[in-house]
Amino acid sequence: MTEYQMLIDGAEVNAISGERFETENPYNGEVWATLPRAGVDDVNRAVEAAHAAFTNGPWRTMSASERGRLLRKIADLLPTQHAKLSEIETRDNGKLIHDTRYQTAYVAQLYEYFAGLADKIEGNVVPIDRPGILTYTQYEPVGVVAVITPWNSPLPIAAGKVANALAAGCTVVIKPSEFTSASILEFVKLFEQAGFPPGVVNVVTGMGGEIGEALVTHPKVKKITFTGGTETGRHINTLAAASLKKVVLELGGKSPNIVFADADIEKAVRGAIAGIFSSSGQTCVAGSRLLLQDSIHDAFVERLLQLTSGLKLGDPFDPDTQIGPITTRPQFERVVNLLDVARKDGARCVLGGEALSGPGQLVKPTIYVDVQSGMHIAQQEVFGPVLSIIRFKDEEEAVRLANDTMYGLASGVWTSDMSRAIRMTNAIDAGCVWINMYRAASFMMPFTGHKQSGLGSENGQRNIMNYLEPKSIWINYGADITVPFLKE
Ligand code: TXE
Repeated sequence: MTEYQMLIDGAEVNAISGERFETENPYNGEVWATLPRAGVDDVNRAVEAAHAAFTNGPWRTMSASERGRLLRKIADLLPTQHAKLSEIETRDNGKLIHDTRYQTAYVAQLYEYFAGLADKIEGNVVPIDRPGILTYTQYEPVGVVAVITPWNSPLPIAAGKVANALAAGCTVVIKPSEFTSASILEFVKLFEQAGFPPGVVNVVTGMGGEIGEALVTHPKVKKITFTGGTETGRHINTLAAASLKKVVLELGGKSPNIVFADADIEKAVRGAIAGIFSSSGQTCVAGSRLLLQDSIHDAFVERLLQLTSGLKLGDPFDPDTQIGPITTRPQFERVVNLLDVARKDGARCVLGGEALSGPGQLVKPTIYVDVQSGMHIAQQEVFGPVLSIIRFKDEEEAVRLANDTMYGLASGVWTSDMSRAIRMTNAIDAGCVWINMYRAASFMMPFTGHKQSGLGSENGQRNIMNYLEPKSIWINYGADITVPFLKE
């Protein structure tokens, strides 16, 4: 049994109360580690440490290049922990081992990218029309950033937020999901090895409702960056509004993957499979609504079934496994319940439709056909390996169906007609459109949710501005001070 500690002010600590909670392997239900169950006092301690590191520590006076060098050290050190971190993530989250190896390597590349941005934060001289006055802007870090992350891809999601905030010169308090906190606690040990000043990076572990709210409402937290469910995101936004905190929210999705009759069908079938069944459907960008044009519908479904009916469910450490477990017990129950709802709503199931009996939180890859856009299964984010197939007759109907959801995170379009592809990129109301591909991501590309899928954006070069505030400087080097109403 591994016993983890939190990181506060450069020290590995337990909760002040001494309380701990357990974390399970979702495949075999084994409790394999315990973690500190932080309370409000621990949150206060972490935020005070982050605030002190921001206001008077060496971090504040460090040059931007030095900050970048420290971030690059994280990228350099990460390979030494690559195998360990990937294994922890697979044990705690249930993601396939080849996925967690890929994601851990991605985190190193991400740190390298943001390291390079640290010394490229520039203000500008503004030529206002007043002789004798020099006017310019400088950009300053906002302060302490609260980083609240979900359980589905713990390391990469936290990395995108933390690396960006640190490159800008902020300090952070991370609150990972209570279901998957272990990899973050292991990962942040690298900050000490790299030589980051104490308090720049802090982690508190515990329950969302208990410590998440204390973090969000803490007066010394200036910005919140959150990934998780839409309901929690809305709640956090309401709490944050009371003290005018800046908020970035990456929320849920119900993304359409649209295949026109003129598409390369073999590629599109593979794109549909990767879109919904990777990580057992537990990705915010999952292509959970497959829109098929009438004339190819039957052949497409037949090929899809050929390739998916033999998918192997099981142990995520086994290299032959293709579908791993659902990460959390509540999520597993939610997925099973939504399968029930789909059945009652009359969705026609052609694959799966149930959990695998026995332990392991495994849900069979599931495909529904003849789904109507108004059905629950076509509107609610399932966050599991469940695909709803909806037919369309022409481009106009495809656009209408694609946008017929409260979400707007991602989308895919498969067509060989480039004019149509461009029309579709303009017509779909989502933060991302993939043409003839699905589910690609890069820290160099902005990631944004439209409608109820989010607020603000992450990743990409310009995103660093989200962690900075402009300051306008006015310097009089020769202008008279005139006071029009003063009679001398
Ligand atoms: O997420 P929550 P849950 C979707 C998915 C899933 C649903 C709920 O559909 O079924 O959201 O998942 C912290 N104040 N996604 O319940 O609750 C919590 O501790 C502050 C989509 O696991 O949103 C965790 O660290 N923080 C998603 C984080 O918020 C609070 C990924 C996310 O938890 C809090 C995961 C509070 N009151 C689920 N309550 C995506 N977009 O990728 C909870 N938290």
